[in-house]
Amino acid sequence: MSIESGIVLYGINNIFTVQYGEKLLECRLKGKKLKGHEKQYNPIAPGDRVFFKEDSGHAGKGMITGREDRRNDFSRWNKKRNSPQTVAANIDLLVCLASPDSPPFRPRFIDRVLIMAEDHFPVLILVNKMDQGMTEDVKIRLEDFKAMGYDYRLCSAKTGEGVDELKAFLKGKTAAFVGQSGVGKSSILNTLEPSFNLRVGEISDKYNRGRHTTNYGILLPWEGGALIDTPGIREIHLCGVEARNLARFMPDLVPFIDECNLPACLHIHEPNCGVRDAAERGDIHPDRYESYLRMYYGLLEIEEENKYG
Ligand SMILES: Nc1nc2c(ncn2[C@@H]2O[C@H](COP(=O)(O)OP(=O)(O)OP(=O)(O)O)[C@@H](O)[C@H]2O)c(=O)[nH]1
Ligand SMILES: [Mg+2]
Ligand SMILES: [Zn+2]
Repeated sequence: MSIESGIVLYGINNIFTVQYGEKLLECRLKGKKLKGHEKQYNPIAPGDRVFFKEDSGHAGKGMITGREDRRNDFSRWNKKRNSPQTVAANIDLLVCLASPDSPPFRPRFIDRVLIMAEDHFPVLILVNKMDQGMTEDVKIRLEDFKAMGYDYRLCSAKTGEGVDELKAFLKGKTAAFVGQSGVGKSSILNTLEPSFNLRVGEISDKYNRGRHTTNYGILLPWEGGALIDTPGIREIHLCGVEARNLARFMPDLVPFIDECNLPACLHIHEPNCGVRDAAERGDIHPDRYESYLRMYYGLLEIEEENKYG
């Protein structure tokens, strides 16, 4: 039987729904592992192109036999499993969705998303729930991101503000939506395309955050491209970046690296560090430098664990 290739829409309990032409097939992955990708938490994610064999006796069922090389992927480190976890594969754009107040705006979360995207694909910072207003502080942080070269847009799934422009911008692209639980990823996707009919959850009054309503990633073909809804992420641990190279992934730090005295400067305690000096002068936002330190130590911890453990 010939081996075909299709696109993975979603996977639940090791059963993947694969689109092949107009057909949808339910494909299993033998032993949950894929040859050559054994070290990954999930070797197959929405957006992957996979080879499969259709079961001869069962129409609509099949077995995944391999994965095409990825153009790119958005992944994060799964601390519990000590392995990288892929959220979406083969994307043109990552939409980092945020809300101004409920849940609170968290620039350090965005910092981490930007690192994982740097050099791979563009990111759009999309602030939803504009009907709830926006503080001056959030505006300033968004302008800071813009000055670093990252675009942002504003919208509201509730009032429809910004949605037509967003539609025009996303048309034809494959865009994955990521963000904390409750920022409105599924809501804004439903507004873009009501037939998606994605499940939406309430914000917890007590914790001012979402309730992790979406529990698996799904690729939704749309307007000649695709939109990918993903489960809310509480915290992003980085992967695929070496701690000692981290500063090179932050465009606002890059210009000052050359001013460091030591060629292998880590921008922490070293004397005559261009990056730290710039942060002290205010040429780098103090919060971005703080973010750098946290991410650096986070990466170092994972590197140490994997060296000895
Ligand atoms: N006021 C207001 N509420 C919104 C808006 N968009 C979404 N919400 C509300 O925010 C809550 C969470 O929305 P979801 O779409 O479930 O959020 P999510 O990001 O998909 O959350 P997870 O699936 O848990 O990651 C729901 O109560 C929505 O009605 C908006 O533009 N304005
Ligand atoms: Mg959701
Ligand atoms: Zn330095």
